[in-house]
Amino acid sequence: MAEIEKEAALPLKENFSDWYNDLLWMAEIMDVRYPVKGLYVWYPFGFAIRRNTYAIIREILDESGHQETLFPLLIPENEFMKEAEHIKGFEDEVYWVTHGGKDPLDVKLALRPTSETAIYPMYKIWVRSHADLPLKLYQVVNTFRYETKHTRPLIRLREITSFKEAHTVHATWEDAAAQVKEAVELYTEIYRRLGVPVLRSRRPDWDKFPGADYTDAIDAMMPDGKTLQIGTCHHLGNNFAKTFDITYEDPTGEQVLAYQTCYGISERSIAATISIHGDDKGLVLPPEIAPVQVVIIPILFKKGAEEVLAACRNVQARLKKAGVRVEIDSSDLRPGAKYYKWEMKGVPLRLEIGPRDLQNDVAVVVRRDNGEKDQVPLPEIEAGVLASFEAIQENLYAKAKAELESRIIPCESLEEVKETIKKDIATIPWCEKKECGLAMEDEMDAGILGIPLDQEGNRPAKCPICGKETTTRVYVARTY
Ligand code: 5CA
Ligand code: ZN
Repeated sequence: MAEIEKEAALPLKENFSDWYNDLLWMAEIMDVRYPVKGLYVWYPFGFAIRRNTYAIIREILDESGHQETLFPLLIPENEFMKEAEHIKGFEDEVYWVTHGGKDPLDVKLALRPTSETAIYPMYKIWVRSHADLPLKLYQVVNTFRYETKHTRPLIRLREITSFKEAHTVHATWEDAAAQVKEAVELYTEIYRRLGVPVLRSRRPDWDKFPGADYTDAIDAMMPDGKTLQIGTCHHLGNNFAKTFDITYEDPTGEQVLAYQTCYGISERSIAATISIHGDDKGLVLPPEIAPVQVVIIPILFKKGAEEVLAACRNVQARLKKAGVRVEIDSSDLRPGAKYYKWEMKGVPLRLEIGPRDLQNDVAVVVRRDNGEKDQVPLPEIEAGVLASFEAIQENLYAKAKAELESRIIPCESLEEVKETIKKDIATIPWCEKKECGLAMEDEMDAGILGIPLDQEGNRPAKCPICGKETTTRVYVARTY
């Protein structure tokens, strides 16, 4: 155990950036050695986490009336260039395909940075009548953004490999607003399943999605106190409907413009989950997304080894039948080395079975999230394991929520904010005037994250710039 730890010691989590980088390869999530900046490779273990995470996302979208679809990667320049605000927001980030073989293309093709301009020309054809609405589709695809800020695996990519984007069409502005609200709830639920508590806020107008009426966003707090935007829901008004001519026949037979929304999540969902729950020993995974949920470690002595192994195989078969992803580690490693390995991989439960346990008809069950050890009678092992999964899920969320809440610090002055956001998240009164917001950002040397969606009951306080009384407080944080 000692030698192994020395060979490949994970930095302490308090050194978050080093910890994160080393965890990605030590737990076999991403390999960063691909020779193009901002592009990374999923290890199979990381990819299994991704598959389980996106199964939750798909389940929640499918159950709420969305349908999955798939659009092309390439967008013709003329479609891409239709919506003025959208172009302004994305033109510096687009990769262009200019040639087919040696021939220059007549029409340049954009690699989608997001798919509005791929999808909406088809929506123009598909949306005919009010009976077609609402239309709620999503796809999970790769998108490309020529990011100029510091790139980081799972966090800021030039090829976003796991971009879930939903695009909806509605009859009225109000219907679209209700859809944005629903999307925020669905995202909150997705993150609840990942044990990740979220901040929900309306972005300031100068920070909304290019082409949107407004943007509601979901952020997570990373261990270093910086926030990570892990989902955005945009009300597109009829801005795109106008440029792409998306109209429908209303019940009186008139052609009217449709209203739209879009909302997206990327593999940042996985970055947040592993960063928030992980510890000095490695990954800590919520059972639902753990590729291996239970590892059985046979404790072997010369005498009775066969019996122990047979019992382990029996427990494995029973757990499998109960739907649990379970492995036996019967390798030659010593138990300590096995513990170290599976702890790094974030396996939620470790079962140890040795000769003495067999005599007592029990297994020793050890929880990865809090290290608690328990003896569970073998005849009830399925129920015991499933109950532990629930307890782990609850504990991860509760712990993260308490941590988040304790690190949101109400401030009254910009000086206080500056000090607070060195390690935590601040709130500060804001009169909601743009010039005050921009002046505050300038002085704080940090952006306003947004106006919390859920705030009420604030006592009136003074805007630190103009002194006007307001009950609005905004989140301020350093961001990824
Ligand atoms: N069309 C809309 C909704 S799908 C859209 O593109 N919105 S977005 O630009 O805000 O992106 C959606 C989400 O993708 C963001 O909230 C963020 O969580 C994630 N994201 C954006 N850029 C990157 C990037 N370079 N790497 C990883 N994730 C990203
Ligand atoms: Zn003000």
